Amino acid sequence: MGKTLTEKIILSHLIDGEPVKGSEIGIKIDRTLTQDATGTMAYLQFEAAGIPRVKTDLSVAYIDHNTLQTGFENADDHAYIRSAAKKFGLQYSRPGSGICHQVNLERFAVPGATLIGSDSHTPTAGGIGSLAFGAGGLDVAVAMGGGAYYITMPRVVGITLTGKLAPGVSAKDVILEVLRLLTVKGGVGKVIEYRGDGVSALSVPERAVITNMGAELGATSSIFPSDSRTKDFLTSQRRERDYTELFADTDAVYDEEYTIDLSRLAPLAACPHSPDNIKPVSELAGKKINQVCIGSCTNSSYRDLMTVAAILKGKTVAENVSLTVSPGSKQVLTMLAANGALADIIAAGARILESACGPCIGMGQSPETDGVSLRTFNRNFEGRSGTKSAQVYLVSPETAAFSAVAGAFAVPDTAYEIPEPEYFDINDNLIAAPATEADADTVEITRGPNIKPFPRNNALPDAITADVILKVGDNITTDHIMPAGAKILPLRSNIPAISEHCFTAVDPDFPKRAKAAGQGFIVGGVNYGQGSSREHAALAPLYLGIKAVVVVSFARIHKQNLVNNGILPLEFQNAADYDKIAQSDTLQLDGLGDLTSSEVLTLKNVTKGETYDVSLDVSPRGKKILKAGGLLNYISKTD
Ligand code: MIC
Ligand code: SF4
Repeated sequence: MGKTLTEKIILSHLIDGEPVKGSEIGIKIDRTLTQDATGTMAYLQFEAAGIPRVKTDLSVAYIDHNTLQTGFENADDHAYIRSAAKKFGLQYSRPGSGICHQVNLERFAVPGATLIGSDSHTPTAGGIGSLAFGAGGLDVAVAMGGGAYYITMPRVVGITLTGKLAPGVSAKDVILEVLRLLTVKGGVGKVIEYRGDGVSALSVPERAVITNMGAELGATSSIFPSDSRTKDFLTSQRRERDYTELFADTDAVYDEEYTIDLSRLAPLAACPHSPDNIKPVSELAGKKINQVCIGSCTNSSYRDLMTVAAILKGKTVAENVSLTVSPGSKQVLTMLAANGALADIIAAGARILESACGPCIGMGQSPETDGVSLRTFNRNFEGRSGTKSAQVYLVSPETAAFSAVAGAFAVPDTAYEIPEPEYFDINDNLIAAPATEADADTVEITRGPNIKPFPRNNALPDAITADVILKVGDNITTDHIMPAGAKILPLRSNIPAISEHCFTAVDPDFPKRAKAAGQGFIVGGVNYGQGSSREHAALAPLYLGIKAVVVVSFARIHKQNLVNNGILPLEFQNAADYDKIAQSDTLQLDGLGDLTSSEVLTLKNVTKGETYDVSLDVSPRGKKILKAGGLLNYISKTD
């Protein structure tokens, strides 16, 4: 039987477990990346694991999230990460170099390699044929130390692309169509593999738009084959030596299959407040808008911004609209500056931001009250923009630019041929090399006063009796659990301080209540923890005394982060039991000492006198981690 591309890469990296769908496997990780908002924690954890030097083929530390330095905190994090990278053997992508996923695609990513990154959009590299995963900082720390990365052997979804996109329609519309088809939980436990004749109509940066937003499907990863277009891209980045051809076998068997005829797609928008709330832009046409933000790791490539420049050339942004443009990398910005496209964008009235995440993570540019904001980004969760009442729509660069000029939603219908450059402008001067192994001892780690130790859990007790500190509904995002934005992100290295903001978007009193209770449970609905890989969504609840999270279902990365930090992730066997528990009910779990053999636990509701079956759907290794009180305790025990 033929193999999918995903299976081929997994099999060539398998170091633990049997490749049977649904069971846990450990794979060798060739490369890692971190960004600054999760990086400090990852390097603190790496330090705590006591490993002197990274053991991967390549590890890169990027600075791209916390670049709005309103106090010393973010700059201190940068200094810490810079010194850790130097000492431990990582490349350091300095602020100004660009957004991690864009720079990785341009300068580092290779077909067939495995990559994990402490950022949920790491699968962007699937656009070039890497098998890449978003992960918590601890998993990245372990992989940097040469340890395996553990995932559930995924199911593979084959999406066959046929035809060619119509004028005004672009890669963003393809992934919005996939989101419409599969929803924000449709990718859980799956890798989305693209194939078919339509693939060759898409360049690597266009493919990367699609793999980037596989994160919004909850997918484990997304991947394209590596073909002549991949070779062209690598050659134009002067990296032809990194090319290998990679395809699924023609008789590969997929667990689910879909076909999308690219020629039938129209411009789409993800409406507030979920990336799968899809409507055709034509249905929104004429609706007044207040803000347009172009950029992010989804849509800030040379191709995207050249298209935007072509649309804006000679026009003026509507008076009621504030337009921001953040180029994805120094490479993109330099090329736009050199060929005059940047001047066209500026002349039209765009506000140029640095090459960083910026407004995507609420680092400035929050919309006005009730503002309608069109963004080329990947997430439109309520409040993520920094304005709770804002209505954020996710659109393509074409729709964004057309609408910015019109002052209202407008359907792009013109084709702009943007030739791929024969050679990109290559200048890696903002990628700093590490110290040699011989010199590493002389490098001092710089630790500013905001960098506090992270909390460590204790071994799991035999029983837990505690109150439900918070009950929440379906699709709770990590932005609900641990909000980001310009005010809170500077506290990423200070868990006691950031914990004061945990869940405050949902319930401002949560941190106070949790601390007063000393220990507690959280109860939630479907797809709990969707969105980012931020470990802080587990570390802050841990610090506040949360012992177990009982939900209808979890998003993959967050569930792993809970396990890694020794918090029990439990799922109702009968979803209807969710309704029977009220906030502040007292719950009790017994028999935790016998965790290795138990799949299903009995959760007692002491207040109501009821019991519910809850499953602990984690691998035997996951159970050992939980018993030890987290991954770091587990590793130090097994060492
Ligand atoms: C995001 O897009 O939500 C982030 C900010 O990039 C996160 C990482 C973080 O919270 O630092 C992600 O996607 O994992
Ligand atoms: Fe940065 Fe936004 Fe991409 Fe996250 S989704 S890495 S915040 S640009």
